[in-house]
Amino acid sequence: METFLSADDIRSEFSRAMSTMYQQEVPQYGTLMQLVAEVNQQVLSDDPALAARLEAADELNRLGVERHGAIRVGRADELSMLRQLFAIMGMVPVGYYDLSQAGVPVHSTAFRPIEDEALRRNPFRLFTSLLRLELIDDAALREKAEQVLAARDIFTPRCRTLVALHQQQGGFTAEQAQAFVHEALETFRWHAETTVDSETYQALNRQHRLIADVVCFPGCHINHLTPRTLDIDRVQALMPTRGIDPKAIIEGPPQRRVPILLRQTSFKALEEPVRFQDAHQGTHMARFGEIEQRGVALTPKGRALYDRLLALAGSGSDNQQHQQHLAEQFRAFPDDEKQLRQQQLAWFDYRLSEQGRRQPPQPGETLETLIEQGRVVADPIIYEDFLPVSAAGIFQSNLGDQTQARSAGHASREAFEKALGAPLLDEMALYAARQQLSLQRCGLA
Ligand code: OOG
Ligand code: NI
Repeated sequence: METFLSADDIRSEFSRAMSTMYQQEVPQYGTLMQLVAEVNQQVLSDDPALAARLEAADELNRLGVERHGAIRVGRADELSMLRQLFAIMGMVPVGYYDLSQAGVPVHSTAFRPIEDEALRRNPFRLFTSLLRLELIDDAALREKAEQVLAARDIFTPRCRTLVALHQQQGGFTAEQAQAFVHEALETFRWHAETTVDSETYQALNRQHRLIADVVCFPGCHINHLTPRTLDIDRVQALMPTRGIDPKAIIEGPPQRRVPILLRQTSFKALEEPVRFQDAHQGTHMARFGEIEQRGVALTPKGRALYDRLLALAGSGSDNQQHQQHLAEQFRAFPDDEKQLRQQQLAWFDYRLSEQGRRQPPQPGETLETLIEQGRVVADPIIYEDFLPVSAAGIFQSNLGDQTQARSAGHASREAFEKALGAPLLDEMALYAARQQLSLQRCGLA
């Protein structure tokens, strides 16, 4: 019997293929990738200790691979089919993000790997949003949108066949995996040919640009990819020197000694030519490029503090000023690993050092003592998820800053899970379980 490829291998192949396709489709994204690679190289040569750490963690050779991308769909069955497609690549839905509070008529999850080893191999995630058509207040237009969506199939017939085959066999041979990646890619390809006439497009676009973006195309084009930068502030500052127009501010926490959660920024969506069914020409804005820098995952207590300080800092339109406001507010957030640990603000992965293995923890010895004695080492657990306020900022800056407030309506996790056809995993539970397991391995729990 032929052996099956691992889900990690298929995911790596898929993200690589997606990157190649997107760089061809959006050359400016290739320019951003180039800039990110240059800045990463600079940071590594300025900071040999960091280079050595990344090398030891086997991170150097994967530094250039994308960390995430994003897509948007319009129908429940599209979302549930995506769930089955991503499962083949070891990506499962984690977390629930309601963006309607921020004026974006979608709710979302992230399909991502959850095992340590899988995350190390390739952490590629897809931030996936489901349009909330019920937020179109004009009934006739809402019906029109439903009709247009009902008429499309964003998956190729062969893609559907292959997903079914995988479900039967429990895996793919190398050849099948290759065919699968090839077919799956079609779902995320850009189409300049819309599925509607110009009038319908304009009407939907007036409701919300995002509604037009989801409804008027035959597929759910990938709308950005996101590599990892080692210095987000520098890339943000350098973008204009490469002819790239960045969004106004870097989202998320300020720069810190111990990075927390996720910082991200992007360039503004490009205005691209499209054709309508009535032969009219027009333009559409949806696609952009993003960069990210991740830090330690926060506990519910740490996250509550983060959310409070972020709200206090407000949001500006000048990045330097905004970063300064953030820095001032975040003085209230401890910035060393020991305090983050002792105050239970962040999650850590504990392991025995060599000394700890020779002299294992005894009953009654406290974790802090063991760490001080160098018998236990605490490594920050990296945040693998997204941030709703940041996501809203990324969405908005790519929609031409049209901030229509939308009532939260009845956005609910339950409705999303029903559409998805499966429960969403709780990210906090995943981090907590990982920390707990590491303590158990040390004989400490
Ligand atoms: C998704 C925006 C959110 C992020 O990194 O927070 C996002 C979208 O524009 O579809 O990608
Ligand atoms: Ni993103």
